[in-house]
Amino acid sequence: MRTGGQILVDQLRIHGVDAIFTVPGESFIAVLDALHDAPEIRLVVCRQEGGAANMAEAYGKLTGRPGVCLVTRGPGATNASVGVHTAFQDSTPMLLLIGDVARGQREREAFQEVDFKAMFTPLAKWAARIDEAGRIPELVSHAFHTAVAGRPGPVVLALPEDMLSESADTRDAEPYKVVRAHPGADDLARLRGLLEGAQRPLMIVGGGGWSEEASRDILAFAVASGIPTGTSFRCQDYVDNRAEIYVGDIGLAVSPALAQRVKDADLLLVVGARLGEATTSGYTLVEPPRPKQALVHVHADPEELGRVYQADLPINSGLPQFAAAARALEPVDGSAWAGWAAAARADYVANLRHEPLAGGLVDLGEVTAHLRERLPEDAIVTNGAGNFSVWAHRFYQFRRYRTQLGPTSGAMGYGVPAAVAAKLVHPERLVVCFTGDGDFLMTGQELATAVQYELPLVILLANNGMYATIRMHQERRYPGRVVGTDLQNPDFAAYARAFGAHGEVVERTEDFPEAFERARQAGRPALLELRVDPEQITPRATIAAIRDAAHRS
Ligand SMILES: Cc1ncc(C[n+]2csc(CCOP(=O)(O)OP(=O)(O)O)c2C)c(N)n1
Ligand SMILES: [Mg+2]
Repeated sequence: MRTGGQILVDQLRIHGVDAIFTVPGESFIAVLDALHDAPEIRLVVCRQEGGAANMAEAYGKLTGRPGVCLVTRGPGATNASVGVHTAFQDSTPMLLLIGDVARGQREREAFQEVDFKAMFTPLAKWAARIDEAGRIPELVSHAFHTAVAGRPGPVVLALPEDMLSESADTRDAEPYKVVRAHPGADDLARLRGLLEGAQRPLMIVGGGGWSEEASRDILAFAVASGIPTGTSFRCQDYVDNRAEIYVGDIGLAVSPALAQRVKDADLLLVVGARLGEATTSGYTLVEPPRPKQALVHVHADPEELGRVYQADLPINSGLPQFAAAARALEPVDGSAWAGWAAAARADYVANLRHEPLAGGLVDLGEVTAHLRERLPEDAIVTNGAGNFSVWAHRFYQFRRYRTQLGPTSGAMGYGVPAAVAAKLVHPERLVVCFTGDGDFLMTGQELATAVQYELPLVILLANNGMYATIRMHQERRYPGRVVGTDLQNPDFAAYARAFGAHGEVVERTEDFPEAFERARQAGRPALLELRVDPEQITPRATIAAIRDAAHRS
């Protein structure tokens, strides 16, 4: 006989869980007690469930295994929901476990009661409740299989507190297995035929369910036939950016030249990416339902194929399975499009150069160029949402799979928790978080978690005194009518120091390299507040220029 809490912890162990991100709650005290006897599972205690859920999501991205987040009912689960949403949009395997009200109290609006199946059904691949301790092995196994099968994503299990403390005699499940489709021989033959007839092919890789090996395989396939290859929004690390076939990222701030190339391509080979709003510039680069470009769409979820876009050749396959098969294909003679590919690469290289800024403040273009030259190729770069991320995305070069952790969901507050998770999973690697004055304060308190677990990550905070992204949209649509976007900020370096972290303010570009070295060598978490020019609202535009253009149009 074991308690529900013990059965649950045994199942997590069987499925290979080695870390749980949590904020404790009295609703799952029996699970915590069982964890007392499971020292091989690292319990990471966070300061807010939004941070814990983002950490679990980032863990899922980094490892390909479901990241586990354990929270309490109403207030805990609502706080954690942001991470579930990101896991859904980013196709990341994740498991949210929620301590729930006792079975006998249900439907009374008991303390912190929420109908979690109803709440999470639109946010998760599957949401369920376990009402019998004896069924924990079955339903936890179901949850792990669902999280990793096909298009990965989040699953949610509610655990009534009395169920967790009741005892049952039940058999354990077996470790979960990953189920993924393979491309058929006819799919691959048709793909090769379409490539042979192409003049201007372009491959776009992205989405979830990749692996380091898949990323190497797809690169080898692209190189063998000289296929120019871009990446979808915030999937820039799926191919080595130094490779001659890499032509840039197709995200919210896509370069105009690359955007035009997506439109001009006669064959789009889209591997793993959904082709969402951020990757298609609001469904304009590739128009639904029938794109002008011939489309080969490879996706792990058969229901995604034909959902928005009608492809000439839809292929249902896991990404590692497709990439290995594509690598094994006999290469196609790419001389017909060699000029097209070289021009795309030249545009990418030109776009890496930044115009040095006038004025004394910190130039994010210089900062990112410095990091591009200095960071080791396995360094992990994280970010949340804000215009500061445009510099990081445009001027950095990713060289290895999963060295970028960014929310394709566009959620603010992701960067710091993701950096905590990255440093836990890869303690030997350098982890750098790009954040803004707005983005940082959403989850900046997880600095306490970084300090508590001795995780020396480096946070680069671009302070422009505003929610610049929203100001940018404001100036475009309603020039000069500034509302709701100015921020009065704390002293961020002092804030970091109050947590026991290293904190410094950097006011001039030339001071950055040495400050970065001090941060990197601090031996504890570090934050550099970079004072940037609010007028330089994107790498391409000033506020005045956006305002003028809006007045003229
Ligand atoms: C959780 C969440 N709330 C609101 C938004 C809308 N939003 C997107 S970017 C942004 C501003 C980010 O500000 P900051 O971190 O200072 O970056 P900046 O744009 O100033 O560089 C806001 C409010 C969002 N994406 N996510
Ligand atoms: Mg800002």
